[in-house]
Amino acid sequence: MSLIEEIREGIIQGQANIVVDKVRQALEAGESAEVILNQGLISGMQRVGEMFEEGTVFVPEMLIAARAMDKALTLLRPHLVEAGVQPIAKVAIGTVKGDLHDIGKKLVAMMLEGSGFEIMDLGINVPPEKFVDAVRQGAQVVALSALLTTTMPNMKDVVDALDQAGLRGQTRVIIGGAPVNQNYADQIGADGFAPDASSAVRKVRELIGV
Ligand code: B1M
Repeated sequence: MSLIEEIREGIIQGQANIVVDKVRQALEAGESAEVILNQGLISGMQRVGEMFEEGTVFVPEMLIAARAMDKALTLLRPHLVEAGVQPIAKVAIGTVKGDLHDIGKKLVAMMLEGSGFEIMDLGINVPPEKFVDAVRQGAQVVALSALLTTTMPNMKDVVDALDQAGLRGQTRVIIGGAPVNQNYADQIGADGFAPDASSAVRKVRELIGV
């Protein structure tokens, strides 16, 4: 197995230390950061997403793989910047106001980052104005997470705030989280809904046409 294949397999198995070690070895051997990212890390993460959809891995495995990816990206990030690898687009992601649930949002952010997007993670309990600011700073996609039936209406406040700021036309809004669905996305005027992290990546790609 080549080092790149070992990195891909390490992501699938969620072996953070092994992945980091193999990424370091690949860099030392002169492999390009872009090849390590695309053929190793992203390819592995895409496979994890497929396995999740097939029902052969579950949320804990996905989180472990996402953590391995996160650690490897920390090591790889300066090399990617140096190599001038351009992100596909900037995504501002956050859990909406009043909601402190972090794990699903983080997972979506990691999957998006692992797929080549630049992430502005605004955190949890994020008021609408912060999303508006993020769009002013260049975010092309706003990704909203809510886990509570009591906080899902706050997603509409973000859509409305973007509208009022005159920014709705230049951004795409995607929503997700256990209590929301496509109907709700349509109802509040969001551009899309995704039920899980891997379909969120597919949906964002679809929304911006890449
Ligand atoms: Co809370 N909680 N919680 N909680 N909590 C739920 C959501 C709940 C369903 C539990 C229950 O009653 N069965 C319930 C909500 C009921 C409802 O509204 N219908 C609930 C409640 C009531 C509460 C409190 C009100 C409890 C209280 O204090 N009385 C309180 C609210 C605090 C607040 O937010 N203001 C609260 C607090 C907490 C903790 C802080 C203790 C903790 C969060 C810790 C943290 O995040 N750091 C917590 C937890 C852990 C949960 C459960 C058990 C697990 C959530 C989780 O992380 N799941 C949850 C019950 C459950 O889901 N089984 C529950 C794993 C995660 C990977 O999945 O977040 O669904 P999830 O994300 C998925 C998808 O939804 C989707 O992709 C992810 C990956 O597949 N997704 C997106 C999410 N965001 C997306 C965005 C996208 C696309 C897809 O595009 C932008």
